[in-house]
Amino acid sequence: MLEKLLPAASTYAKEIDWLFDFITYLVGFWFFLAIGVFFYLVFRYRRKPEEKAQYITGETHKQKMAIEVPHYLILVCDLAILIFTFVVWHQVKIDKPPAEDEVRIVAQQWAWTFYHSGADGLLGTDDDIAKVNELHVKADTVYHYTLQSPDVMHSFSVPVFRLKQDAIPGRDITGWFEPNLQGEWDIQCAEMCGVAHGIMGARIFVKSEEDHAAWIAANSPPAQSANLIAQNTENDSQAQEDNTNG
Ligand SMILES: [Cu+2]
Repeated sequence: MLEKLLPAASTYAKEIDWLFDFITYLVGFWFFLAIGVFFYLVFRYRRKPEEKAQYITGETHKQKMAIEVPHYLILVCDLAILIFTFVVWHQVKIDKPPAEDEVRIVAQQWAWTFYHSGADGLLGTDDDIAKVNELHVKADTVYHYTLQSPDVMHSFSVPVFRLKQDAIPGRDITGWFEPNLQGEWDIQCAEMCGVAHGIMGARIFVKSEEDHAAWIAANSPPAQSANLIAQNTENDSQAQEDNTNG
């Protein structure tokens, strides 16, 4: 149902959609039934001049059953929702498949910074690629993310992934996603975070392996600068050594 309105672009999107449909139909059934019975009774037993209204105390067995039977049926539905919710929650939030790539996400008033792992597939190395409001990922790859905020609470929301995760200052929040539909999609902050919260949007680009590799090659910091850094460090340690020796 949800997929007709919004494409599903991650591996766990279909489970979330299934849960959403299940709850909608279950709650919808009881909603329309209750409304139907309500209006039926309103018209069926409307005021008539020849009939006097009765005062019902709800104490007879029959009257009690009319309350208890639907009550227990709804409790059973609640239990079913809880069980299925837990199963999906476990798949999405607890059971993390091993990472094939990683990304660090920093949410702040009022922009996103995405640290891509670069050509080596590892974060915290020389070839990391930082981009503001642009997240570039490869389709059919398991990503582990670390979500951080230096200021206030934000929420990393990718509607096509059915992913929403709060960012809390002082905490590294980890999670995962596996994109499985190529395209360019919305990212939005889903936690009121100040006056420009509404424009704290970004884009996610889900690409094929070749396109993603080409993007990394085009955006990697030049190898020259990396070499220069290495050289400088070498010179520094050389100078330090000379100083100690001298
Ligand atoms: Cu925000």
